[in-house]
Amino acid sequence: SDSNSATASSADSWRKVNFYNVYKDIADLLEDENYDDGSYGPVFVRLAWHSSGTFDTKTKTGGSDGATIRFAPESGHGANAGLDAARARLEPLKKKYPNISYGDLYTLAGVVAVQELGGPTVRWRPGRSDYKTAADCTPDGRLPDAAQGAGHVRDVFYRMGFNDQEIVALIGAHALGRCHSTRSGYEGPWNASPTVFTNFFFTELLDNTWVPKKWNGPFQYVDKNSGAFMMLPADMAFKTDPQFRKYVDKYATDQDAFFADFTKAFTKLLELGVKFPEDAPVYEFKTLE
Ligand code: ZEM
Repeated sequence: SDSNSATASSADSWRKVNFYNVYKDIADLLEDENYDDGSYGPVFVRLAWHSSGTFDTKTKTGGSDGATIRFAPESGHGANAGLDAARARLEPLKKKYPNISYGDLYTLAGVVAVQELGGPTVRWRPGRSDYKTAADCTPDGRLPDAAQGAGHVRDVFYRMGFNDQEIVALIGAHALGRCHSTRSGYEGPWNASPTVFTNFFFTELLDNTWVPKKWNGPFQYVDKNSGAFMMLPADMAFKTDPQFRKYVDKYATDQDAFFADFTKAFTKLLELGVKFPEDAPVYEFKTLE
């Protein structure tokens, strides 16, 4: 892809970047009335997550540092279908700020999206660099398979180093965006406000009766009342698994608790496997007006 041709940033070139300006420029890229529900925010969050969620605690491979998601074969892994749209949207900023690394750019885009769509402030550090190549791509299958249940979800997130509470907090990001039949094969948004960061993933999961969708596509659920909203089989595990359900109940009734736990878990996700310089500053960006 194009992304490979831009100047690679070296280990400490991030020191030359004004990240307040990058934050503002990413925020300016969010809105587009012709894209999906009017915002690139959700797909930026997904890009940040898929850049990071390949991390393996045992081998210390994967994660956002080095941004192998931009290289084939990882860019072409089934789980990453559609993320080329997010990377292409951000590419002009790599040209404008050649000293930002792709790993910093993709993770910061997720931070900006969460904040600007109404979510919590997310602590974020720069310092990832572009030192990896296509040879460092992670094997296919490290990201969760939506068709599976609680056991698989735990295997995948425990491999990254998360516990049950953190896993439930993270899945709350499914308040944002939608499934695309052209990408994952699944179809529809999880709720009526897919461009606002809320605790609605949890409230919708509990408040609706979910029935199998009648169609030729992959097995998924729709809400019985309107048929407008969806749940993946993996999402449904958060309702049926008692250990997950405990936290779903909590976050559905306590949005502040969800925001507080989400932001911690999201920062942890974006930092998996990254060796930050000791003096890398921690940013807490102010959400724009
Ligand atoms: Zn998602 N996710 N995800 N996720 N995700 C999709 C979309 C989005 C799973 C999954 O299979 C899918 C987390 C965890 C898990 C977002 C954020 C986060 C889609 C639809 C699928 C199939 C893709 C498409 O068709 O475009 C599974 C099985 C997960 C764990 C069990 C975590 C953790 C996330 C962030 C913290 C977001 C924001 C979207 C919406 C993307 C968009 O383009 O609208």
